[in-house]
Amino acid sequence: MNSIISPRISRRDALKLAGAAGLAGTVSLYPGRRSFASADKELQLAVEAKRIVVDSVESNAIAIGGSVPAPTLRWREGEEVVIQVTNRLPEPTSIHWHGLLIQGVMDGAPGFNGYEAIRPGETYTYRFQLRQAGTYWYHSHSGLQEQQGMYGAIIIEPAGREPVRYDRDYVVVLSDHTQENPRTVLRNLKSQEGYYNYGKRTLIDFFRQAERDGFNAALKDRLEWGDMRMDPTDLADVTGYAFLVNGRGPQDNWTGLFEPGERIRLRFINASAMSFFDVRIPDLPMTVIAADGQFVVPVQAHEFRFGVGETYDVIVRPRVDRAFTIMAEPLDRSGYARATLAPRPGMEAEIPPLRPRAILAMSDMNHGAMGMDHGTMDHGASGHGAMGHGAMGHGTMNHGAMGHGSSGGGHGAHAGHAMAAPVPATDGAPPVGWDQAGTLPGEKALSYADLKAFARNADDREPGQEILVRLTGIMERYIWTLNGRKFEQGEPVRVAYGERVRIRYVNETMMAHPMHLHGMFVELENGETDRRPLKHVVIVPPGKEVSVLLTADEPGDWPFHCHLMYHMASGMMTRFIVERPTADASGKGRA
Ligand SMILES: [Cu+2]
Repeated sequence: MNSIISPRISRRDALKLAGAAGLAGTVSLYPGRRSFASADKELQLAVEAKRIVVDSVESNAIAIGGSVPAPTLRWREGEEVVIQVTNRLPEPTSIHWHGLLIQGVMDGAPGFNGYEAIRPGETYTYRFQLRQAGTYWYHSHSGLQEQQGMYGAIIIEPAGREPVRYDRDYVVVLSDHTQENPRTVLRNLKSQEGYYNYGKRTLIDFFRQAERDGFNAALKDRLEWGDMRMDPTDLADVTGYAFLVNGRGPQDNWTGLFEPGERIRLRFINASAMSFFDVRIPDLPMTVIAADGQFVVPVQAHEFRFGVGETYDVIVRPRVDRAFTIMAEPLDRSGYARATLAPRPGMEAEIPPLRPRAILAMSDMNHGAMGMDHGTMDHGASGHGAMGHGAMGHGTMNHGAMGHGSSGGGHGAHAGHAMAAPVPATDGAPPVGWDQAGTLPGEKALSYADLKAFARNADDREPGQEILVRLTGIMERYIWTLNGRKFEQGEPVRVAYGERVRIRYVNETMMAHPMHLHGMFVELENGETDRRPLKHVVIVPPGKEVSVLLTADEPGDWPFHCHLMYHMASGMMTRFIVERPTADASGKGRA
């Protein structure tokens, strides 16, 4: 599989390929619209209201640069870019360059690093040098504008040789679109628990569970859920979305062309406001080559789950003259995003039926802070006998928390990965457990444990301190918090320049939260010793713990938040301050 990373490809070939692929990608993504050719070092982008049409239904949106998604920006590592953003909205706006290592004031988050929102009628000039390569994206960091269409892809080609061989290059921007005004959505969420949760378990579900697990077990499960005031189908808190690929609905069917035998690089970006997706291309295995813009040791997978803000680059190589469906199911299975890879325009492949929505189990709540008596829970009947709640230490890192249903992947070093076997959806019964996608038998779902950085980690110091970040909230009132505090009330996190720290996330809620730190990459502690994958967003599943390491080498006061837009808007955010280096700072942290 390493043939994909070829050290022998010449720089000229790589440039030629990248150039040709880039042109093809841009043209097919935005036909008839202004497209940005390779290496646009200076550009103007207007932010303005726009009517868009999704699957023949018209609705309001906000466009950057005239389109939804915004134009794909294709740059080259090392160059300086200048972007003039003009606000033609009647309200303030901003653009944040998600995943870019950047001077704080250019990061584009209002209220942080001295940056202020762009007022109506004003133009703000961003200017920064590109210090990295890979797949990233940009989006509004103001209000709820991101939900209305303010997002687009960024591709930064490496300054040196492109280590990956491919013939075509497409961005696949996934998003969730609502006809409603996002402010109405937020108001509804705050006014009524579960307003959008169409997927509540029904009596029929109960009897099905009773049949499988026995009446008492089913009842006990229900009672415990009741006690916890949580809904076992809290996989998504907003439903009624249309799910888009590159701005196209399932009927509009965005299509990327290929010739059989070609290698296609797909740059998946989760630019949705609220949706996790399970992504697969039936009959076409993927080789994952990058996560959050950073190369990983290539790993094969049939599907992957990604949270809001995350990106995955994959290579696929369709060898036959037929179409393939790119299928992206949101966790609540309330719809799907769909696109097509085809040898000729107009071809399409079968759309697989939606797999059942998983139901959350008590196994998703294995954290001691909840005060549950896990030892007496009997999940044997539901196929979770191997969970061993008792064995999961809460004081220590729980790598098992990160399995995305890829059990049997041979991660023997981490006992936690021997979590439940995938529950195949053969009998129509829903899979049990947040991390279960309903992966087909014999297929492999990517897990965080599979990610191994392509390059060795730069900093091998042990962390000098641990920062505990509890993910907390009161679902009934739609208040989401960090360490029990809303953004305005919380204390900032403060670290010294150059300090090495561990951030330990403990999710005390029943929802997964994609946690995003601006300005720096974190190293995900997934069991790798010196090749921990670099991430800008890390999913923390319900009731689980996840930890990351950080070298705090970018001074500033950075946003640190859950990337679910309505969670951030309702308070799940704090300020992460990396103090400016002083004259005597060695850059190696506190003594
Ligand atoms: Cu962000």
